Amino acid sequence: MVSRGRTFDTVVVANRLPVDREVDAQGQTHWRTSPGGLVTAMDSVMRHRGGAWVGWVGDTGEAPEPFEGDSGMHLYPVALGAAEVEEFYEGFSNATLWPIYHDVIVPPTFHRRWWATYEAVNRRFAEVTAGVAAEGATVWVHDYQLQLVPALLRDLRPDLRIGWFDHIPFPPVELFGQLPWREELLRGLLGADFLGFQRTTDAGNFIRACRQLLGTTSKGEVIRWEGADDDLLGAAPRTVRAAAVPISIDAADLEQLAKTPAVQQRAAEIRASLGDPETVLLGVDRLDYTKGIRHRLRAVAELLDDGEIAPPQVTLVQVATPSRERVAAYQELRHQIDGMVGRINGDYSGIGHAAVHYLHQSYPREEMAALFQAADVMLVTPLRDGMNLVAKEYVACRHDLGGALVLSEFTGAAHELRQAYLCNPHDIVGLKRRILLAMRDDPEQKRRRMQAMRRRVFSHDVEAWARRYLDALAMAPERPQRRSGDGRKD
Ligand code: GDG
Repeated sequence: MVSRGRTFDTVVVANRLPVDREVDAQGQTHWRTSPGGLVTAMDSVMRHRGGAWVGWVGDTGEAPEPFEGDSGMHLYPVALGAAEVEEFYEGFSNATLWPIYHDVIVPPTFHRRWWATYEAVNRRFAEVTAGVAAEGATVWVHDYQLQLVPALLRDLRPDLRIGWFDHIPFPPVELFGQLPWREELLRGLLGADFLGFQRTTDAGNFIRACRQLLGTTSKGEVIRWEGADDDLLGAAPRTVRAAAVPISIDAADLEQLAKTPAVQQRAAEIRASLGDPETVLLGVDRLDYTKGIRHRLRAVAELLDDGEIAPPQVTLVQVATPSRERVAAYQELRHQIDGMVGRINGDYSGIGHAAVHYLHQSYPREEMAALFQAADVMLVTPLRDGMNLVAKEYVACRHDLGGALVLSEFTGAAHELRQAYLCNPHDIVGLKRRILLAMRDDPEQKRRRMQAMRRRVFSHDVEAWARRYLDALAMAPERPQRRSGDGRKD
């Protein structure tokens, strides 16, 4: 069942590989680094460490043979068929779990078939991983798409040290409890030695869910689970630690990029092509209902209505990277945002000066750095977000101490970037006030805020995060006991 080829001491397991497949006009396959929070973070971490990365290539073609990526990682593709993409990825991951884990901003959909496919795909990830992990290796599993992998992998390979990191929030038990498969998900996670979360609240929510739904006991961050006869790992007691290890970015690398003459020149060009406004407002998000783009547009529309801002002096650039385009809630969101932007521009734009520049596209990193440099006020207004790397990236790019960050309280980042202009995006009046303050505040005050946030982002960068995570995993309480008589299943 498990192939025995080359094996690695460190294995990352994530839904996606850090690359997208592109086939050119000559039929040649190329691999391009794919955008997204997890990839951005892990790519820079693993570049220094080497090892293997197990994940899906992002399309339904046949999985290619393992190959070496740009960053020197060995990539092990997992194949998904069209029905699996629909049921595991678009369905259970993004239409069941994603809304439940983000405060039920849209209603979750429950389908037993999606769950069965989620289980089957998690099993496939566990099997591929079992085949590439060396004896006693460290395996770092990522995110909500793979919550069953820790227990499935533990069953195949009890010698491994297994960690899981939750990039998104972990919901309060009142919401998590809606899931018909809640116990199975918790048991899947309890197969790990260490579970990392973005905030203490997320770790606490997980510990409470285990207590209430599985009857575990806990002391601080350490959960004790007596097991159950019908559990994958049997009724053997085990201990698992769950704690906050907030993710970050490669701040120095991004700052260096932002300082290059090409990026600085591009930032100036962007401002010039916007008509040299006094204030450039910027939003950069995956087009997702969690990101609060509608609330942000509503606040900007009202500020235009109120006569507080007007183009060409003030303009909003909104980059909304295409995301999950086959999921109904995302299609509906796109429709709503298209309509809102159209209405705002119809009412307030003039020839050659738009109120909102709306870009439903994906850009290279250099262009993102230039946009961050060009923006006077960065608007990060999610209704719920595990961390939000964009907020940290903006801060890292502002080596000139310019700019101002408006940041939602409902992001993980708000727990670290306390000197941002914090806002509640549901409170449109309050949000408008925060935007105006961020625009008009005393420049010295703004510089001080930026400086304090930069200290935080540079001292707690992605390398520090990875070290903290891997240390916590290495020191996790104790290895699970295995049922006696079970051999290794490979
Ligand atoms: C999840 C959690 C958590 C976006 N558009 C382009 C582009 N990006 C990059 C950004 C940033 C990343 O993608 C997005 O990360 P976020 O953290 O803002 O959001 P999610 O994708 O929802 O990430 C989130 C994260 O995981 C990590 O744990 O922070 O809470 O939801 O790096 O810059 N990059 C490029 N072109 C684009 O068009 N090059």
